[in-house]
Amino acid sequence: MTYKNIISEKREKVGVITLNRPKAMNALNGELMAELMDALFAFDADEEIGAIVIAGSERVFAAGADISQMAQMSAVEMIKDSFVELFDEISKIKKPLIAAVSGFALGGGCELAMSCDMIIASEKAKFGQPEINLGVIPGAGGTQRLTRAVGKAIAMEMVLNNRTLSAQEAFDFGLINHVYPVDEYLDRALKLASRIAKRAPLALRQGKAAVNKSFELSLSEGLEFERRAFYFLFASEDQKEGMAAFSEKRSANWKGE
Ligand code: CO8
Repeated sequence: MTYKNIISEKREKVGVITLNRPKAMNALNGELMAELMDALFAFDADEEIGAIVIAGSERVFAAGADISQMAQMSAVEMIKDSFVELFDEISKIKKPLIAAVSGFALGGGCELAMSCDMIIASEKAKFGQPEINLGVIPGAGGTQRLTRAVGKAIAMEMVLNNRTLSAQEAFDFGLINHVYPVDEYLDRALKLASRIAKRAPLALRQGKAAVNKSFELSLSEGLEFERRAFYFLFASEDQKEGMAAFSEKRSANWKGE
């Protein structure tokens, strides 16, 4: 399918979605969000795809929600318009999701990156929640996912005083996985996705779900969830294949069954 605001392509087992609204710094308007969700769910349902990368350009990942679209909206219109809630849909994606971030990841752009499972950044990446400058606060995870990732002290500075994190700071505070030079970061993100995409599909799915549950459940509930997910995998052919391949000193041939 052809989109207006994103480019969606397959690179072997990796689905790559590139935000492509350069004139508006990849601002996330309703149309772009709808296209993004369509492409994400198409890759999630595609058996040839094992992992998904969301990227922007070297200059900007995304500069947030589209301010011109929101500026005159009333509270009721915001409630009725589902584009902010579309962010919650991202957590329904079952395959590993990697954000490749360079340049600005601000407001909804930072929230989009944080909705992914891993973030690979270029040295030029800048992460921030500048909504305070607009008289509002983050509305798609910027007070919740950010605080869980970097802790209260840094999150408060970012949300209340528009502190922007450099890529190195974001790495030091545990927000992102790796920092690479600008001419390498995308390739590195694609290689990481490609390696992950070749792994056992059911185990990937259970591992992602279990890590995400740790944000929502008590420790005992989380351990129970993990144990059940672990036991469940013993019903899969891939568990038998993986353990046989280890004993026979060969590579496993995953079926996703
Ligand atoms: N929305 C709409 N247009 C934007 C946005 C945006 N968020 N950001 C940049 N643009 C537009 C500019 O208006 C400009 O358009 P034009 O050329 O027609 O004047 C063009 O992109 C280029 O921008 P700049 O000239 O400003 O470029 P600079 O390099 O000087 O600055 C910045 C780049 C620093 C990124 C700057 O553009 C900026 O500060 N942008 C706004 C960042 C911001 O405040 N983001 C938060 C938005 S609110 C939000 O995200 C709330 C999230 C709620 C939930 C998410 C739901 C999707």
